[in-house]
Amino acid sequence: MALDAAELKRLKQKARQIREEIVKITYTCGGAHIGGALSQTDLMVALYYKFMNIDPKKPELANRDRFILSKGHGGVGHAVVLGDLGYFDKETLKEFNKTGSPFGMHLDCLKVPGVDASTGSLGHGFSIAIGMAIGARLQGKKWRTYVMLGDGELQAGPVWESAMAAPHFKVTNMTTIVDRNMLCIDGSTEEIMALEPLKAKWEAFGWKVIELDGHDFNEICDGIELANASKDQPAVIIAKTVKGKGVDFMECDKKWHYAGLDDVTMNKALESLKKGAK
Ligand SMILES: Cc1ncc(C[n+]2csc(CCOP(=O)(O)OP(=O)(O)O)c2C)c(N)n1
Repeated sequence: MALDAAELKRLKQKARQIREEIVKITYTCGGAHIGGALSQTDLMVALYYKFMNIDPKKPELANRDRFILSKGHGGVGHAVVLGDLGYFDKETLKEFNKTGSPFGMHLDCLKVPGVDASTGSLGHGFSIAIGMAIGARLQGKKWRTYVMLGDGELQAGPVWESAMAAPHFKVTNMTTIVDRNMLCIDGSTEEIMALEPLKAKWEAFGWKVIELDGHDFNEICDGIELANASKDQPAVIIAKTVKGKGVDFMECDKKWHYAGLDDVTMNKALESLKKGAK
C-alpha cells in the first residue's frame, strides 16, 4: 500500500540526513566504505525508522528486533543511524575509526550499543542471523531478525551454506535483504564472478524472492511487509540499488567503494545530495 505523503517525506528526509552524515564522517575519519554505505541507506532507514521494534534507550531489550549488517564494511552508515536514533551520543562519531574510539570501521557489538553482531568478515553475518532466528523460535520469542548482505558478499561460499539451511529449517522469522548495487570491491559483480540469474538461484534454494527498487520507499516498505508475512518459506529481498547513491560523482563508480574526502570533494558531495533532494 502506498505510503501517505507525510510518511514518505519523513523517510526521504531522514535518508538524506543520514547520507549527509555519512559524507561528513568519511571526511573526518580519513576514509570509509562510502559507496556501499550510501547504497544501503534507504533500506536501513525503512527498517530502523519504520519497521523494527527497538528502544534506543534500552539497547539490550530482550524482545527487540535484531539487525545484522552482514556487509559489515557498511558500518559507517550503520553507526550514523544508531547515533541518530540515540543509542549513543552522536558527537562521539567525530572519533569514528580513530585510535581509542569505540568505533572501528567494522562495528564491534561489545563496544557500540545497538549492534547485534560484530561483522566485517564477509559471509558470516548471515549464518549468525539464522542462528539468532532459530534461537528465538526455540524460545518461543516473537522478535524478528533482519539481515543485510552485499551482492559482492554473495560471492563468499558460506552465504550459500546459509541460503541452503534457512529453507530447510523453515526460518521464516527472519527477513533477508541483498543490497544489489552490482559492484563489489573492484568492479562489476558480473565480471568478477557472475551472480546472475540471482533470483533463480535463491528460488532454487527454496526462498521466496522479492525484487524491488532499493531507493523507492513505497516499494521497500511493501517488500518488507511481504517478506515478513511469508510463513512457508524464508523471504529474501533483492533490492536494486546504486552504489554511491545520492552523490552524483560517486554513483556506479567502483573508485568510491572505499575512499577519503578532502574539503573540495566533501563540499561537492554535500551539494550533490542537496540538489538531489526532492
Ligand atoms: C571474507 C572477506 N573477504 C574480503 C573482504 C574485503 N572486502 C571488503 S568489502 C568487499 C566487497 C564487498 O562487496 P559488496 O558486498 O557488494 O559491498 P558493497 O558494494 O555493498 O559495499 C570485500 C571483498 C572482507 N571484508 N571479508
